[in-house]
Amino acid sequence: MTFSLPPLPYEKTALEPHMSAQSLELHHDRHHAAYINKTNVLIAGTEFEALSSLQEIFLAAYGRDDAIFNNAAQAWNHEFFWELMSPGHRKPSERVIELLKKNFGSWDEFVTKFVEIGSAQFGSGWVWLIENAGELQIIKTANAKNPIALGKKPLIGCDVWEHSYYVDFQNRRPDYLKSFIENLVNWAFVEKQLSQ
Ligand code: MN3
Repeated sequence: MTFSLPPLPYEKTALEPHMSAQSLELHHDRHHAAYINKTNVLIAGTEFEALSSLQEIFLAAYGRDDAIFNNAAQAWNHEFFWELMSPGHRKPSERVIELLKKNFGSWDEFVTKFVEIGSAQFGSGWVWLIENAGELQIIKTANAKNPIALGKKPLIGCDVWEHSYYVDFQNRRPDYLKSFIENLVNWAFVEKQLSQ
């Protein structure tokens, strides 16, 4: 099948002042679109074309076809990233706060660890909150790799490729990560992933 760029679930100005319309325009309309278009070009005429979702394609391509894996996984990663942000400051529910406390000690320690691990990813990649065997963990991955390819369930994924923060934060990746985790996460979406 061929894929098309899913629209953002909110207006481009909706995440300001934490993520600007200019940043979203470049990131969604150019970068995300390019991953989708490249996936379509690469799978045309191959066995991957018969698969019906980006997830099926990147799982089938993992370890077999790097170009298809990278583009299909990035297309999926970005859709997940847009969906787990929301306008307005959403607070985590008591249930989520308790889970974060249990796994990381406190909300502040969770934020610190998320920023530390995301900042420690050398070069392009992602930082994730995942659920693994009933425990919450923060991991980082390089380039397009995601927790699903590693057999784990993602709850939050934050893009740490430079294109995701240079417009608003220049080289200050830790500031971007702190702003993202404190202001932009749609905790209702996170909780929905948890209960699945
Ligand atoms: Mn990106």
